[in-house]
Amino acid sequence: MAEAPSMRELLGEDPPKNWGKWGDDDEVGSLNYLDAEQVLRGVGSVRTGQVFTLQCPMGHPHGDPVFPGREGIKREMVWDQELFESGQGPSFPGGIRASDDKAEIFLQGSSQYDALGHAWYDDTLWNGRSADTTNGGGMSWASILPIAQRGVVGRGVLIDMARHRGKDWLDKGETFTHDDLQEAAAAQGVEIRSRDILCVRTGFLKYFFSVSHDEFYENFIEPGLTYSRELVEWFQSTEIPNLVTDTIANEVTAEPETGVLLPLHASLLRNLGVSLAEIIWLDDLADACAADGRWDFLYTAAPLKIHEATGAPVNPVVIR
Ligand code: UVW
Repeated sequence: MAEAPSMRELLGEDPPKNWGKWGDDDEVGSLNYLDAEQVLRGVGSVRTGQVFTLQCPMGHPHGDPVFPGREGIKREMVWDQELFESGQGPSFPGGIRASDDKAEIFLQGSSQYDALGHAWYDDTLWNGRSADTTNGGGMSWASILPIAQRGVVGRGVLIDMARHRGKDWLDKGETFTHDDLQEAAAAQGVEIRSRDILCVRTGFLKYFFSVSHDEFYENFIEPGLTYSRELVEWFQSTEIPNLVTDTIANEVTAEPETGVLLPLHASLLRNLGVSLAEIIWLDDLADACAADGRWDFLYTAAPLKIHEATGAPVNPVVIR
């Protein structure tokens, strides 16, 4: 394959952008679409009171699904019974004892939200701020904190692309478009409406937990949405606030025609301010939706509040 074009060459000189739409100081982007009316629309899609938590457990015995180069959580006990029995534990009045532990984690190494400033090109982040704001030990612009403080609540809709294509999981590198999403939605009997939180299941996390790491990471290229200007325009005109997937990076890892890596991070996250939620466990929710044919629900999520972080773990809660 010829050398990949630059992101600017792929996306064009005048790509769709939402910069300035909510003011120059805005750090939550398209989540602004989720106003009180959208919260009530989400609440209105609750029927049976079933609750689903969508985080992939951290520290799973099979290992944690992470983007190559990252590692899953490393957790260790600080206090345990052995420590107290050896006399090295702290002594508390009344003799109470407690277990305690600590962890080293990649903040993007589990179910998580990306900060809007997490990915960029041309040295410029969301809303036109300099990429220099990522220097100095933390993100002084568009970190995860404003998204964590705001929260994400609205009508969620789940499109099960794997089920639609009759597969347990999509193949490595398998792509789909916004037209495919709408076709799958129609087959499921649901409509993707303006300002919906768009959840897309590929089955790829199920694949992770079904095979060895060697198989999963060999020729690593996730399935997912693939870039086109029309797709970006559709996200913009449909006012999608948040894309939620059961993949590590929300999109086909490399654009098939050019090899450009993660162009939807550039065009949706950086340019439109669409929040990205990754590594989200959608299988149990999908089974429930398929069982009674209802594919919409109340979606709620808030990543952890971490100052200046590039992203943060999350355990979204869905009520249907
Ligand atoms: C990268 O940063 C490579 O991806 P993600 O947004 O999936 O964490």
